[in-house]
Parts: sequence; structure tokens; C-alpha cells
Amino acid sequence: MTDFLQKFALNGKVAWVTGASYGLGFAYAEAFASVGAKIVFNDIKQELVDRGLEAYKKKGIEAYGAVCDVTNEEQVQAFVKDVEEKIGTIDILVNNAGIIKRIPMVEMELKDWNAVINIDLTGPFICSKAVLPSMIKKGSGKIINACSMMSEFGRETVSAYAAAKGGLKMLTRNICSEYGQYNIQCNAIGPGYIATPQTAPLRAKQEDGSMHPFDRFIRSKTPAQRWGRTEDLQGLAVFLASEASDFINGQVVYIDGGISAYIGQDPSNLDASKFQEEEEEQI
Ligand code: NAP
Ligand code: GCO
Repeated sequence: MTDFLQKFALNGKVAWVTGASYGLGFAYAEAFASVGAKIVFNDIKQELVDRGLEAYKKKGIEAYGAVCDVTNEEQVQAFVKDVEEKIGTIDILVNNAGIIKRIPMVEMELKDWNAVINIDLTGPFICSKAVLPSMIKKGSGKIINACSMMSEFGRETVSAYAAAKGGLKMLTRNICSEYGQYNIQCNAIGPGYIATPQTAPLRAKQEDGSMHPFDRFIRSKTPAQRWGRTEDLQGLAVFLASEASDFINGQVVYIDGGISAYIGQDPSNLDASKFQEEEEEQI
């Protein structure tokens, strides 16, 4: 690798991706490992951690995985202590774990609102707070948050998710403001609509075999006229985790096939016959 490309390498770095048994988190971790990072991940169920370990092993990646709920500060602090003792200081944290509940706001129960806010916004606070002291001591660190189109736009039924992802954009800016002086960069990835288990309900074929209306809608709003694939986001994740982005801080980088730049076209104009079934990993 030429000297310049070394800037994108993560040799010897410890990368913790939360909720990375599958989906986008798994894709980020796979990319980090391919450029030299040691992978650490957590999930809320042992069964998923085991499945994740199996999946990493199949890719030739020796990951460290453990059960840890990002909303439980005691579990997170213990997880970080364990990793620091067994593997070393966490150099890169990706606050990837997240859920969504698609319920009209007036029908949303408080417990559902709280669940989304706790995982998608408080979780990144808890995990970032746990890794920052060692990053400060080391004099370097990277925190990457999982923002979203909903960090900028609203839509029906996702009030809690949009509030959390909007808040996460500002938490990103605040970590940058407070810890940039210690050579710690906190940025966010803002994916568009990506084919993962989280968006599977929005792409499911209708009973008559026709396209899901939301599938047609998103393609009409995306210049690329396709859903993103997890591999589309791997390059940006490596860039934001590497020294190549050391002077970028507090930014949300949108990677959305052009959605945020395009007013969209009439969904009925789309020729559905040319769309392949979106490939997505099965968990
Ligand atoms: P996903 O397929 O639903 O995966 C989310 C992961 O987070 C799962 O492994 C899940 O584990 C884990 N998780 C949930 N709650 C957790 C908790 N309390 N503690 C630890 N892990 C937890 O989601 P995805 O599509 O890969 O998205 C990953 C992130 O990117 C999310 O933050 C999402 O909001 C964001 N994002 C996704 C898209 C998209 O189009 N897919 C676009 C923009 C942003 P369980 O299976 O046990 O719940
Ligand atoms: C939804 C989707 C989106 C995506 C993503 C878009 O219901 O609108 O789930 O929220 O997950 O966040 O960037």
C-alpha cells in the first residue's frame, strides 16, 4: 500500500461497532477488519452475538463479541473495561445500534417513544461517554454516529426515530465541540434508504406480487433509482474511522444515492420491470 493509502489503514486499531451482528454494523466492521482493525461488537441477545461471531469467522475475521445493551450504562461500562483489559483502548466507536417504530404519533405509546429515544440517542451518549476518557488519555479517537435521512427530514409514523436521529446530529456536533481539542473526531454517517432487515417491511412485495408502494416511492425519490446496499457505505465508514479524516469534525456525511438533493419524480413514471429484487442479508 503506498504511503498515501496508509492514511486509510486501521492497522492495530480497536474498533467497537455497536449492534453489529448483522446489517450496517456488520458491514462497517467487515470493512474495518479488511484494513487492519481489531473488531469488537455487542448485541442484546447471546444468540445474535453467537450468530455474529459465526458470520465474522466465515469472513476470516476474529471478532470479540459480547452481550451488552447500549441503554444500560452499567453493562456498557463493564463491556468497555473488559475490552480495554483484554484487547486494548478502543480507538474507534461506531454508535450503530438502533431501532425504529413506525407508529402514527397520536397512537404511539410512551413506552415505544422511550424505547426508540433510549436506544437511538441515549445509547450513543452512554457508549461515547464510556470510551472518551481512554481516548483523551491516548490523545486520539474516532466516534462515528448513525444518523439518517430523518436527521434532516420528517415523515409520517417515525416521530420518535426522527427526534432521536435529529438529536444524534446535535450530539455529534457537541462531542466534536467538547473533545476536538484532544484530537478526537466525532462525525456521523447519514445513510439514505438501505436494504437491511430494518427496512425490509418497506420493500416487502404486496400480496399480488406488486412492488410495495414505499419501495416505488423511495426509488422515485432517489436519482440512483435503487435502495442502497450495505457495501455502499463501507468506504465512507473506513474514511471517517481513519487518519485521512482527522480534520473533519462534527459533520454528518450523507450517503443516500442523491435523495437529499432531488425533488423526486412521479412514482407512476417508474418502469418497475427493470428493478431487481433488492438483495439483503438474511439474519
Ligand atoms: P438493523 O438491521 O435493525 O440492525 C440494528 C442492530 O442494532 C441489530 O443488530 C440490533 O440487535 C441492534 N440493537 C438494537 N437495539 C440494541 C441495544 N439496545 N443494544 C445493542 N444492540 C442493539 O438496522 P440497520 O438497518 O443495520 O441500521 C443500523 C443503524 O443505521 C441504525 O442506527 C439505523 O437507525 C441506522 N440507519 C439505517 C438505515 C437503513 O436504511 N437501513 C438508514 C439510515 C440509518 P437486535 O436484532 O437484537 O435488535
Ligand atoms: C423509514 C426508514 C428510514 C431509514 C433511514 C433513512 O421508515 O423511513 O426506516 O428511517 O431507516 O433512517 O435514512
